[in-house]
Amino acid sequence: MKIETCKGCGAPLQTNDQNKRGYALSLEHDYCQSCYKLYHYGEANEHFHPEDLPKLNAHGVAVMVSSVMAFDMLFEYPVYRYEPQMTFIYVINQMDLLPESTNMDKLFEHIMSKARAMRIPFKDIIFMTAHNPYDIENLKDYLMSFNKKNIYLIGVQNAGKTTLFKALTLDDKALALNKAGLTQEAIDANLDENHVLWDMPGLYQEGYLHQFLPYTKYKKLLPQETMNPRIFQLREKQTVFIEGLIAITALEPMNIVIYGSKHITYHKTNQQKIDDLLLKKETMFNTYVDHYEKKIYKLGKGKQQLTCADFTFIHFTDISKVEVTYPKGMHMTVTKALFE
Ligand SMILES: Nc1nc2c(ncn2[C@@H]2O[C@H](COP(=O)(O)OP(=O)(O)OP(=O)(O)O)[C@@H](O)[C@H]2O)c(=O)[nH]1
Ligand SMILES: [Mg+2]
Repeated sequence: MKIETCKGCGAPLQTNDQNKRGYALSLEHDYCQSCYKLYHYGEANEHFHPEDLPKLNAHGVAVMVSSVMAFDMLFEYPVYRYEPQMTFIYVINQMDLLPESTNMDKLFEHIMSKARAMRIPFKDIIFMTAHNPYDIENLKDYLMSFNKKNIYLIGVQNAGKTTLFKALTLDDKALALNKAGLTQEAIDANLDENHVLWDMPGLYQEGYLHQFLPYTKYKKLLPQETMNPRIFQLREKQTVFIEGLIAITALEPMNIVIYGSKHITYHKTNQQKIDDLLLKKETMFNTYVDHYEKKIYKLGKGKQQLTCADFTFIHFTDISKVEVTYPKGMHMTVTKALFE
């Protein structure tokens, strides 16, 4: 007997236990109850993180999907080590989030040198926007040119795997929303008579916004369209508060540029007010983080980028010393700026 699965998260449908995955009032429904609520009312349950990737066919193609917001984590999941026979393609998605002025040649060179340094066995690296039909057509032709049946979309949560799956297979029931961990079980569909495309559950990334905030809050803060740059000139001990979540304090005068969603609110203040503002964060900013940590970053020569989880990129132009206060455990990295 064929097991019916939810067309949103992929979990097998069941009518017995409301507290378990895949619960629906009827096995005839397209979605389980939690995907139905998410889709129609934007309400999300606490999410569950699949621990392991479902088994892959070693003769398949692994399409490693990454968002531009996770550039710092590109190549970090070494699927190639335990499936060395597979063909690896890297798709860098959500390119539309970067400013139009981004120098693509420089970006490509940066990524290629990282791939070489890490000895990544890749066949191709593709920059694209899943919402762009032209990019989808090209990707589809390219994937169908492989003489391998199984093609897997793999990557961290919210990278855009289901968005690609929907567009490539013309499946309008699959759910692609910025709720992290939406796809729970592998979902497959034919690309053509010789190829099967697999949308895999996202790999869990520690320290991203979904770990600190409820879905109703973080969905507004994740960038959806080209990120707005906000320029701040800071005097010594001046602070910019980003949405009551991250405080950047200049330890010497500096200019910084913050890239993120247009829904982010900024608040300029002074270093000595940070602790007081964190106590009032719920009334002032409507955020609910309990514990914060502080770190001093000394940024070197050339334009440097502080990546704050999947939330913002902060660019520093000069050699700078800053104190950053952020939710305890948030993923923060410093790299060379990815664009000018
Ligand atoms: N701006 C932009 N947003 C995108 C693009 N691709 C996907 N998104 C958005 O990113 C969010 C996550 O997309 P999904 O396709 O659900 O991500 P996923 O990788 O399947 O996530 P999980 O199922 O949680 O692993 C959605 O809000 C999409 O609309 C893109 O190319 N550009
Ligand atoms: Mg998905």
